[in-house]
Amino acid sequence: MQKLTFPKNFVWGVAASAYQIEGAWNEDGKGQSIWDTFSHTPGKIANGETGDVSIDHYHRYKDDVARMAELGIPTYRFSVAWPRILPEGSGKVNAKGLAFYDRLVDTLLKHKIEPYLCLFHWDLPQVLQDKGGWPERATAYHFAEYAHIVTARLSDRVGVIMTHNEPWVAAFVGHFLGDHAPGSKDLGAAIKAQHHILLSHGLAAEAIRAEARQPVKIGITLNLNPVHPATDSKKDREAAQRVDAIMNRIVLDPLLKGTSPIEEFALAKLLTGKVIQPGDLEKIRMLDLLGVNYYSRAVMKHSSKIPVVNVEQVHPAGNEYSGMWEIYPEGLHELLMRIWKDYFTPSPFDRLRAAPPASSRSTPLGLPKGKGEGGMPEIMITENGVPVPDGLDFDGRIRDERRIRYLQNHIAQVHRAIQDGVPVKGYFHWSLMDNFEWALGYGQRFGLVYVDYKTLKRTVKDSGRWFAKVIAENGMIVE
Ligand code: GCO
Repeated sequence: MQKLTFPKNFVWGVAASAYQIEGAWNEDGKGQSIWDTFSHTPGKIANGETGDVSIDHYHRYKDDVARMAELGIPTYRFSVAWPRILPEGSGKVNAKGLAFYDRLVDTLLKHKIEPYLCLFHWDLPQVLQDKGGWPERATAYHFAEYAHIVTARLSDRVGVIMTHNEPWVAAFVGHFLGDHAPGSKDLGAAIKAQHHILLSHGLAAEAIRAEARQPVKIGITLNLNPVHPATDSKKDREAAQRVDAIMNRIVLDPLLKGTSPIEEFALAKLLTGKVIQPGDLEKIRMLDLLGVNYYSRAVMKHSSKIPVVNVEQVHPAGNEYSGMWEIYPEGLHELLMRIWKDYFTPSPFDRLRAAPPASSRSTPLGLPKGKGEGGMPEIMITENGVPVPDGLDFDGRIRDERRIRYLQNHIAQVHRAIQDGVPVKGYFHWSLMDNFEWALGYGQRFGLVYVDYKTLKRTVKDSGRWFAKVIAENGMIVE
């Protein structure tokens, strides 16, 4: 038996997002989002489900926050629905939309829960989609306008503003794989969307800095995976490298190095022309808090299954799987060590190389600049969780031992990474409550709190009480 204790002031929290929990899809002046459009399109979402009502957090937020407080959860990462604030995507502000987030933040603070606000969790205003969406550069500037409005209203009480959640998913799952809104299958559009979303992060950072009514930590959350070749063959190793470039490096390099693998792909230039314009990469490289969303690893082989990229994900037999992915806890340690080594640790070459002009967004050694240790961005796990089928037992309890085991094993890997020198500052569980899992509808449950989708009754699961104990003790006992 061993007690794993986390550093003092380690941030424990839970995460959720507007479209997945709020409902009230067309209430109080909210405009339509691309996810309203997508979920209303037959065949896009399992069982024809939508986020129209979801778990009705828009009306039940007071109880949901009170339940968080009962569990002793000190931090809540939520997202703001852009179309609630700007129903047309820009221009006229919807006062009732802003008022909802005012109330939510005040309720969190009343319960001594710190708000971590995320500006964009995929629900782009449909009006902007109709004007080209993220493949259109102008959308990045509308995002900065939106960031300015939210910062002006809430930054007196909100000290952490994340610009985006998983820009890679919004860009590639939404515009190349087509499984998410807006549902296109166009690699050029996906690459343009990826760059413009990152550019919008930089533009929004400037807007937040200019408008913030207190010192605000500016962050972004990225879905990142260790990528392993299916075999040791040259073709599979090259396939894994391609996926690492187009899934991990395509977001990490611009944010932390000021470069982009897009410039390495001749094809990208062919497909997108000069999508990266002079000064863009300098604007993007602005970060105080790197949020890492980890769920599993990716095992890839060379294949023509996904055209152009010529890769295919494989699922090794004999391992443990959840409802959506392989369960691979050691991948979280591997990922954190890689990020620290490749992006936060000056290589001998960096030290030898004459220090580049220390731009306003980097440290003398050209390392990323932020408000964390050594003037670099802080690192937190901003999402980690597992979809397992939960149900009420005869006595009304939800004995979700698999989720508790998943949490134990992954939190232990965070502790291991900290012991190995990576200053991870926080861990957020995905998610507080069962909710709408995008194209999979309500079929995958991630919550620490069970939701009966007929009655919307909430019931704390065993994992919720287990996580509450980890928070209270700032650590856990492991075998
Ligand atoms: C994501 C999103 C969440 C998902 C969760 C489970 O990471 O994909 O941030 O909205 O629901 O990760 O897939």
